[in-house]
Amino acid sequence: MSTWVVGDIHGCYSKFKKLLKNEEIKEDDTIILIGDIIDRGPDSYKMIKWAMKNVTPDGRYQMVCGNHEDNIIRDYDKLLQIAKYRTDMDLEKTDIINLNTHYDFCIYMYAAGFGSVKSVEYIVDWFRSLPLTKRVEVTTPNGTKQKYMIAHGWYGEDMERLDILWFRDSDRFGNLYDEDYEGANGEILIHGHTPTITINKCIEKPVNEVLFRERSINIDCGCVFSKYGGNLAAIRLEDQKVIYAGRQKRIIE
Ligand SMILES: [Mn+2]
Repeated sequence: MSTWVVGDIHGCYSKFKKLLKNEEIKEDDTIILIGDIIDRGPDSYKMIKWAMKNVTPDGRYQMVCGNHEDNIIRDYDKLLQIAKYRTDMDLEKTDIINLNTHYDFCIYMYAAGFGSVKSVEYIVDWFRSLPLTKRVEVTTPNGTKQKYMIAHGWYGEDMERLDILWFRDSDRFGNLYDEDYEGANGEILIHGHTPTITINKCIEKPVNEVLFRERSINIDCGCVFSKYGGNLAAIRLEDQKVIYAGRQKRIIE
């Protein structure tokens, strides 16, 4: 029994399904999604349906919250606040576009037949139920124990929810920050959020590869940015073996 962590999917449902078919993933393995299953890609709603059916807190499929799921929660709550003070506003009759989300969630949900703000409430509530982090301990091939922290953006003991979801490992030019993860007992951080296609360019690695540092591993290989060579990756925590959804082109820009 192994544990895999999958990078940012962003509505790339078919790539995700392809990844799951990889022969390295065994039937009794656990698969944890790093968050950001929605927005940007073509199949946000398919990903939501899949996740709501398959993801449970401790089952074969698990997930931590991403900043994109959190965006929807906050956009929804903003509208709830407004509705409280506007007696003429009935969320069952309010067009979904009024959620005014940062990306394309409303558009795809509308296309899938969701007309009102209220109609997506059960999805928002499911997003709310997602944990922010997960801690996992595995046994490595040589028999030693290894602890991992799994969080969408980054993790620190004193970091707030929004920082854990949004903090990046690099600046906007793709230059890695000097500070690495500082978890106790040799714990390694597995995170996504910042596509490695932007960072690897600066450190002259194939742009679409998982980025290994001593104490942290960035598994967001930017699968929704396939135009730039992005790919969907998963890492097996026991031996840190990485698999990809598509053929991995050796790209150095
Ligand atoms: Mn993302």
